[in-house]
Amino acid sequence: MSGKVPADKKEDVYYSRGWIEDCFDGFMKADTNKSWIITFDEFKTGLKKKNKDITDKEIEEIFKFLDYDKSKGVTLNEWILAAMEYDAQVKNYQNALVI
Ligand SMILES: [Ca+2]
Repeated sequence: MSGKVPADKKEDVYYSRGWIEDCFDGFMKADTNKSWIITFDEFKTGLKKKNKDITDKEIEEIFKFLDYDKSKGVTLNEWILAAMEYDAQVKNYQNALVI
């Protein structure tokens, strides 16, 4: 999982080991009770800890975006898929959870 992206794979998005580890780390930090599902409360607590100015509405919007199947919980799968789709945006959310 390291090295340069081959020329014929240019159109593929490349994720480094570090990116995946950061992604996983953010998930684990948010999932405080280690249930492998981030609840809205866990997500809210994590974000508020880092960003006191964030509004409940903003948190709800981010959570809705992450909770792809609307199960009211964010799985690792959803977390990573969302991160892949909206890399910069979600990475900011995840960085906000790194304490
Ligand atoms: Ca879900």
